[in-house]
Amino acid sequence: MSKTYCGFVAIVGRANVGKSTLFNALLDRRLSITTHKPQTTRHNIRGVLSLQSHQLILVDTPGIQLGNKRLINKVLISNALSALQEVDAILMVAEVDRWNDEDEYLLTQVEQANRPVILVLNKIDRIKNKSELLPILNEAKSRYDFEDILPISALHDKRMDSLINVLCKQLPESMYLFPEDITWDRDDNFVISEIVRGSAIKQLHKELPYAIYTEVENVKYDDDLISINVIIWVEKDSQKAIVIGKKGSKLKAIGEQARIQLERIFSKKVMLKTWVKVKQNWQDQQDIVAQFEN
Ligand SMILES: Nc1nc2c(ncn2[C@@H]2O[C@H](COP(=O)(O)OP(=O)(O)OP(=O)(O)O)[C@@H](O)[C@H]2O)c(=O)[nH]1
Ligand SMILES: [Mg+2]
Repeated sequence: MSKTYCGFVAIVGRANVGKSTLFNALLDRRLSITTHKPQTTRHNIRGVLSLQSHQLILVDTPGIQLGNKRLINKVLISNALSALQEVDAILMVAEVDRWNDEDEYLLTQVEQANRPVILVLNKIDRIKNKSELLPILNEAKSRYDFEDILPISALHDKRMDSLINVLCKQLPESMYLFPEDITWDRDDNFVISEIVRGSAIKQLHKELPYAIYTEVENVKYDDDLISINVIIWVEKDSQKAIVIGKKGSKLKAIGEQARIQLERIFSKKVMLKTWVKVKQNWQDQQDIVAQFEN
């Protein structure tokens, strides 16, 4: 029998650098929600890429943000850092044109994990003059003994083959840990709540994304229809009014965008009902925040 290789690679980085975009590009699927707002990802999400002799299990993690003192942020950081202990290699993502204290902090954490680290410098589409790239690469090289450094654009690159090859080289010889037809380890309720949350983040502004979490109240599967009820939780009445919008227009737009995405994912008609409810200060409530722990 020919040899097989299988293992875990964590995708880590500062908030908003493009980890989930890269995760989706590597898996060639939209599994993890991505938005222009920092700290979109809240859970460690595993995606499975089964190739001919390699099975790559990618772990998308919440972005590291320092300076946010709320309890939920502690949980998100701890989720991301815990992933470092459980993987065969680390894929650190940074923005090609910006390296700051948060990247630096994360690199010290990554160093301590003592695993091979591949650095991806993302968003190279922002660099218009390619001669700027060489000094950036040299600077990155001086920061740490990375296994490899790859400048890419997670958003625009059509193929991820070279990065996939680099990652596959890090996998130990092992039998496959997941069936080959599985692409990720989350259930429908998780997908639904994330799609609605993603849609809400995209429709709303400024601080509100952090104030939201979504909860699937009920899903009913019929032959050609899925009926779904989702609660959008916020922290204050004033936020509830914003999410609902004038005459319910915002909430309608959120639901409409989410419904279209869900119909695409499930290949069925979807009836989606959304409610907005208030749970004071949930971001600091232990019992609620606990659900985001891995
Ligand atoms: N220009 C450009 N934008 C990108 C690229 N990759 C990702 N983005 C954008 O960067 C933003 C953040 O992307 P995400 O994938 O959500 O980032 P993330 O690191 O997962 O963010 P968190 O989960 O919040 O930590 C989105 O608006 C993406 O469209 C890229 O290659 N080029
Ligand atoms: Mg993300």
